[in-house]
Amino acid sequence: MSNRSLPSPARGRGSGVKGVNDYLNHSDLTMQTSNISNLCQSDALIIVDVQNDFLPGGALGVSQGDQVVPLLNHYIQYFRRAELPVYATRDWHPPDHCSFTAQGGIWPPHCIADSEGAQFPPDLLIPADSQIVSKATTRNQDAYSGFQGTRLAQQLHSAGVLRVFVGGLATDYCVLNTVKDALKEGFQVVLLKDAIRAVNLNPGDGDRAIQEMLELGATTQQLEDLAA
Ligand code: VGL
Ligand code: ZN
Repeated sequence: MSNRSLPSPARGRGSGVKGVNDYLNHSDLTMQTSNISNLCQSDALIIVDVQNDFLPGGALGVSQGDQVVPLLNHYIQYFRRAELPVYATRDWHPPDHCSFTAQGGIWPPHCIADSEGAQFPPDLLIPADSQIVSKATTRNQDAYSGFQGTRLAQQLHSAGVLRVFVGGLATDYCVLNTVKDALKEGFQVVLLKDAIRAVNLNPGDGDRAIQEMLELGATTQQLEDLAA
């Protein structure tokens, strides 16, 4: 591949180590991280819809959805240490959104803009300089893909990104559609297989979604591959 490997330890401007105030949600940053072994200059991390309403107890809680948070925190640390960009998409609906049952849609009300349910969970350590991508922000438009109706593709292209690492919620909806659009846009896609969880409205939806992403050209990694 044409991506240039970073020397190890990853170099960067300044120390590359972020202080606690550089994060939107400051919890303690005591997690251990080892050096990045296989990230490239043209890589970016995309965190898909890790929002309170998609976590257990939320309006549209994904079973075990909270389990992606500590894993994504590790991935975030790797990308920050390499000074690589982090993008976080979020569902950001009006109160009368077309996807809600009251409007004839299939979902309970969820991720209403500015509500508590639409916030990122406090323990997800999204860097303050991340690009936040809001989607499905108008009544009559739904968007499972972070690319749909947003500037995400232009942002990634103009940042020189060639390969995206994707994790978050939910495997069979927003992760699937974000990955499909990323591939269509010409990005290489690495699916973070340990940092995704599925809704599984129909049993097996999540596994079928993973299969579909692989068939379309995505590859998968998990934390232990990155932390080599
Ligand atoms: C999603 C259902 C409805 C998702 C968003 O983020 O996967 N799922 N809206
Ligand atoms: Zn939604």
